[in-house]
Amino acid sequence: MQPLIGLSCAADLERERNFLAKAYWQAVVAAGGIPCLLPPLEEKSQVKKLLSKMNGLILTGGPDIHPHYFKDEPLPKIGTVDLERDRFELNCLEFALEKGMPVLAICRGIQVLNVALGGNLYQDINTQVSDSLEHFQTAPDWTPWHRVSFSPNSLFARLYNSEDLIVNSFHHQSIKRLAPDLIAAGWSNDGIIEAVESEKYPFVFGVQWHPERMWRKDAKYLKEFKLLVEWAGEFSI
Ligand SMILES: [Mn+2]
Repeated sequence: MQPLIGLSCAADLERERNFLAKAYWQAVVAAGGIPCLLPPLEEKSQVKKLLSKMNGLILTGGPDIHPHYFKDEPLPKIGTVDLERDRFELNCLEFALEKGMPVLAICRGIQVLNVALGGNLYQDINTQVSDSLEHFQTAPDWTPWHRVSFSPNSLFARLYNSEDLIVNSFHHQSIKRLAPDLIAAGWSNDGIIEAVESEKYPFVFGVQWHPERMWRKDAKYLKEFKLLVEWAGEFSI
């Protein structure tokens, strides 16, 4: 079965438009799935109906999460937030986690996943973490930028058959306190968590980098999408 993979969308709040970088849904196609862009529905009952048609979910990159969702107040370097998207993605995750749906959480997605499960975030790495690396790269978006070291027995170490991977980096927020049901699986050299998995939710994983911007240059970065599609092929509600 070719699984249907739902992808959350970005929004242009001023012009009231939703959109998504093509590389995300094209990665799903390249991995053997059928992509479906999800509008940020407001009603929880509608979110459940929409999600129940999907076999898997991808939370995509985007703006900052409102700090009230992790019991914090906005600090000076916080970026823009989108409350409609925050609410929608948190509702999606609540339902997906309850049903055991396969989920790949990318960049902002790994942060939403951590917040959904009770963790919190650095609102701005540069001002909150001393001696941090540059996590907002100044090179083209497909360029491998910093190293991520994997935990030896992690899903990622098995997936890449390697103890590390050089990834791209386009984020200024990151996981601070990890949610109890998540396991850190990969770190950049400054100690920032860049990859997570879960024992409780074995088909849920997240990356802080953007594999969708890299797979055209190097096919190994399609591995996360292939794994999600493989799992989603076995899942339906
Ligand atoms: Mn990074």
